[in-house]
Amino acid sequence: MVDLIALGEPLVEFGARSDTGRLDTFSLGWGGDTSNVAIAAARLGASAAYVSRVGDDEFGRMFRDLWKEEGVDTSAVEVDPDAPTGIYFIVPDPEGQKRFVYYRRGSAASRMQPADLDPDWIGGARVLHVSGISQAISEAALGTVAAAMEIAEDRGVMVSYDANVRRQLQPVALLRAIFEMSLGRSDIVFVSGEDLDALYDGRPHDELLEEAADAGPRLVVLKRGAEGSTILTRSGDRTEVAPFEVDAADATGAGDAFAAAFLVARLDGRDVADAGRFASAVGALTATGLGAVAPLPTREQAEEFLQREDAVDGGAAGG
Ligand code: KDG
Repeated sequence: MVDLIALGEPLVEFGARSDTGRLDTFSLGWGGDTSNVAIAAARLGASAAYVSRVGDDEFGRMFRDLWKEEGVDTSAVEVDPDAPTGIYFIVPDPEGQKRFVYYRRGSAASRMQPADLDPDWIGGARVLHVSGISQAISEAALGTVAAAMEIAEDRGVMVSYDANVRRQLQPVALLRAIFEMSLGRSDIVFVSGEDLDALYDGRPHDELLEEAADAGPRLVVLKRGAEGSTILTRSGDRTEVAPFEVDAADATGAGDAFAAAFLVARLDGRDVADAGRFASAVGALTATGLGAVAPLPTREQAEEFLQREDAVDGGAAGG
């Protein structure tokens, strides 16, 4: 029995290092939101598994080695001999924001099929984690996610869903319909301010958050990055989680780390506020290093960070 099964697409990451505007120096990293979640959960001590397809190529082999090193179960990662592993470039744009440029169309993961899923194995997990990216990469992947969610629901496995809206992947009307459909099929929904803006241009986040909570999930978590997070329960209880101030080097993957930590903390039986605080710490620590995977903290590192922060808070309150 595995604690967390994540399903989606891994992407080898090429982060542009040049600040000259010329794309001539890249550092290799690991991406793919759901792969990040599986690795983050494993670093935090949970047993984690990944469901996907990789190509029979160098990048696919590199990922399989990585998951093995990180202790992520790859028994449900198929090797597709006829399609490549996806990759992406992180390119700084002139406003100092980052842009993702994908080479993933027709990738191995986009060819996932519902028949790849083992219902008994998924049914034995404690949580299934999927995302809007897992759904948006292809029709086959959308169907595979739907099948996995159905298996999880039938077998009483908690379903976690991260909206992770990527407008490059599908027309916005389709992404919105997929998001709204997924709300009613998930127990925990993670969504960011950028996701809400991408789907519902200009509508107030608070209003959207309430609508999302009304649509069925037990918890909706609004990830606000360096501004903290807001958690709403189906019954309308609201928890604000304060952010931790850190020297951020690269926020890529920090939201995935946050989601993984929140899930691990909930599996440990922590209440919503405590899970939010733990997730906030893990997200902040992940933003302090480059890439989505290298800076992911272990459980000990996350707990030490929280203890140090408590000591500072306690000192400030006492003084
Ligand atoms: O959350 C980080 C991911 O966005 C990144 O790893 C790439 O999965 C990715 C995607 O499809 O955008």
